[in-house]
Amino acid sequence: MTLDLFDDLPRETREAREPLGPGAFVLPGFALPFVDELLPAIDALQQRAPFRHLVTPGGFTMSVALTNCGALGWTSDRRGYRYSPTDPDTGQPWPAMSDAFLRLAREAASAAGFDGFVPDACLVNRYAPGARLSLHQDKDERDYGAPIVSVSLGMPAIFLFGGLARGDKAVRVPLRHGDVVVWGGEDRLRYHGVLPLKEEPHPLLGAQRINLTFRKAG
Ligand code: MD3
Ligand code: FE
Repeated sequence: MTLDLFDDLPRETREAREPLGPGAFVLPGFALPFVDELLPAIDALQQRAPFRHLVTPGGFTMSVALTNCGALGWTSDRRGYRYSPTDPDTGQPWPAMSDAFLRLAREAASAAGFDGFVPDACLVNRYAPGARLSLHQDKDERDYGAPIVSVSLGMPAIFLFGGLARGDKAVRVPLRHGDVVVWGGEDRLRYHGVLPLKEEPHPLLGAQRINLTFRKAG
């Protein structure tokens, strides 16, 4: 590690001043004022569209469990990855995005310089201890011009932020409860992933991490 002039500043100040890339910004704690609204909304969502472990086209079952809200939801099976207006498990439309979800996504995007962000898809990932997400790109959205807004809740995780080629060196970014990351512009197609989650139970969420990713998919 190099000596960093910002090392003595509070974490918020330090990270706000160190963007991950030209279009990628960590907003430490940005979601904290929204948590009281987010948690009941996630609870209502999972009752109508339960978390499930999807199978990849290669035949692997994902360790992360997923559900969706909004006009489009991301799913995977042996036939491929895609966005769908309905939940394949129920045949019903995905539940609508709650107002708090939409406000948080819009305000976070705006704080990172992306005004007017209106997501039509929110993937909700749930990690139990040991769950991980291997390096991948998010390429199933129609328009790469819109950013992706990611909200971390519950147990901390180490996020891997790679380059435009799978083999590029990845930096490790610790993400905690309430942190928001906005990825857009030239960083939108970077490879990324999440290291296997350590068990460090969170006071509100227990032994799990929930990640919301807001996208403009259609
Ligand atoms: C960087 N989820 O659902 S969100 C995913 O924590 C996903 O559950 C992770 O990757 C999670 O696809 C990380 C952060 C994220 C999302 C999209 C990106 C980071 C990104 C697109 C480009 C670069
Ligand atoms: Fe991703």
